[in-house]
Amino acid sequence: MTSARELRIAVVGAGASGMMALIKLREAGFDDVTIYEKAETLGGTWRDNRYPGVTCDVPSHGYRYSFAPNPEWSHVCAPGPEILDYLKDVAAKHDVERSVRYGEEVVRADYRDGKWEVETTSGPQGQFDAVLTATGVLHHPTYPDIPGREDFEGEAFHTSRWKDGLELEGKRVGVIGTGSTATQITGALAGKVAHYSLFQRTAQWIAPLPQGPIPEEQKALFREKPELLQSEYERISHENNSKFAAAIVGANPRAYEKLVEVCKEHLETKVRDPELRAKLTPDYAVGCKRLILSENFYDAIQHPDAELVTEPIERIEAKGIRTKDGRLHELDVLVYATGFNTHQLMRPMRVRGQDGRTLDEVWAEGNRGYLAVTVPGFPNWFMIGGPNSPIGNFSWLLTAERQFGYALRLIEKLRDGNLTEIVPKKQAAERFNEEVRAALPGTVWATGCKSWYIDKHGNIASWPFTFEKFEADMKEPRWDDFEMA
Ligand code: N01
Repeated sequence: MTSARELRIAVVGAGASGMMALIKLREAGFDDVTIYEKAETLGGTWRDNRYPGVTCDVPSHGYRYSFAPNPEWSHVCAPGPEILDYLKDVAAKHDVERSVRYGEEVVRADYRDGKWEVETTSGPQGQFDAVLTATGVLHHPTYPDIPGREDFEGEAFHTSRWKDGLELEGKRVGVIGTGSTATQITGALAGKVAHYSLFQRTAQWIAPLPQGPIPEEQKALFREKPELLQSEYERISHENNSKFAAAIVGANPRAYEKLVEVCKEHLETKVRDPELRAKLTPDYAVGCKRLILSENFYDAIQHPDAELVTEPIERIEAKGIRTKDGRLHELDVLVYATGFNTHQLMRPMRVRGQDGRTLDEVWAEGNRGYLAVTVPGFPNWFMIGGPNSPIGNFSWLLTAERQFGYALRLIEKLRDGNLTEIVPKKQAAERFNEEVRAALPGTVWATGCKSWYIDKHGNIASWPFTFEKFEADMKEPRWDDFEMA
């Protein structure tokens, strides 16, 4: 009998998923693991998104690592900086940073005979037995294709590139976009700056979500009785997974009807002016775009110093934004809350697989893999948040832990079985993608709207099944679906 071999593993990205992967790989006995991180600090999305009002938009007690319950969350939806502190705290407890190489963007990975040759911006890093990407989904900023962007004389930036220390009091601030990010910024800034203009191209459905502080007695109780904290986690997860997530994929019509009712009622009770209400009423199904959760947006946009601009934008000029009706909206600060290219995933990294083809070539018509974690032709390559990963379905940390758990079983097989490579069969991926194609028309994402779930080919990038199916699929690989050598 041969003994298990040592594996050298590269993890790409030191965000919430990459950190978790490192911690759990070490726990499983893998000591030679390096995280390559292009930035200078950890935290991924919570490091990059520092705009006013940034908070988690799922209740915080449902957003935590399973191995690091947190009784200290200050609010029902914790502010971004607090989540970043939580990640830093977990990283410190697990001595994560000794394995992170900061300022190293992975630019190339080539597969040859059971090894990945990895190169970063500072040069070749040698050979690895496995690569695990944890590059996130929402991190390539999209800027609007509006003429005159370079003419603007004030400060202008994307929400994920917020200018730290910028004083906004007394300024006229304009925000383009009405997604979750712009909604949170509106709640934080409307009424606090000299004038606030929100440029809306498409109205959004918004469900109310209480965001208030968690009382000290509650925290003390959670501290004393971890089982209460756990049952709060389970309650939130159950609400989300069996109601919201099931509703949007067509598996719980009653919960969907309720969701529609809640959103409509929220709009009707909060916005009494029929003209404004009409402007804020979407013309597509609830949940088709990623549902927004906010308890303060409607109040904020009705502040006397706030304005919802629905006239289309003509161009950006030196002094502000000119709308098609000829009006110039004068601004000191212009914020692009225009979202992300969510289909780029780990690229522009160039990844060349088994038969010499690159991921760019294989994904030319859209990203496709097997169960969102592996891709045929790319052995020993594992993804957290790969094609058709649940995005916006379940808590991201829960999704990431489950996908990692699945990848770990494959990595352990490589080690314990003394294998050189493990790769999903083409037929298995085809079967999965066929199931995805068959399920998508039953989801609300396919009911006719433009959203970041849909790529330029019209493919919908999310997981169109229930949480139960996700749990079952991630529990244990179907070994017959893999080629092993
Ligand atoms: O981006 P978005 P986001 N002219 O893509 C508009 C997560 N998130 O950063 O709908 C005018 O949703 C565009 O308009 P339209 C969450 O999953 C999580 O807000 O295309 N407008 C849209 O209104 C979320 O879904 C948290 O017509 C233009 C907006 O820009 C995801 O991130 C917090 C335009 C983009 O909205 C992305 O949210 C915040 C143009 N040329 C975000 N181009 C949490 O708390 C684009 N738009 C976890």
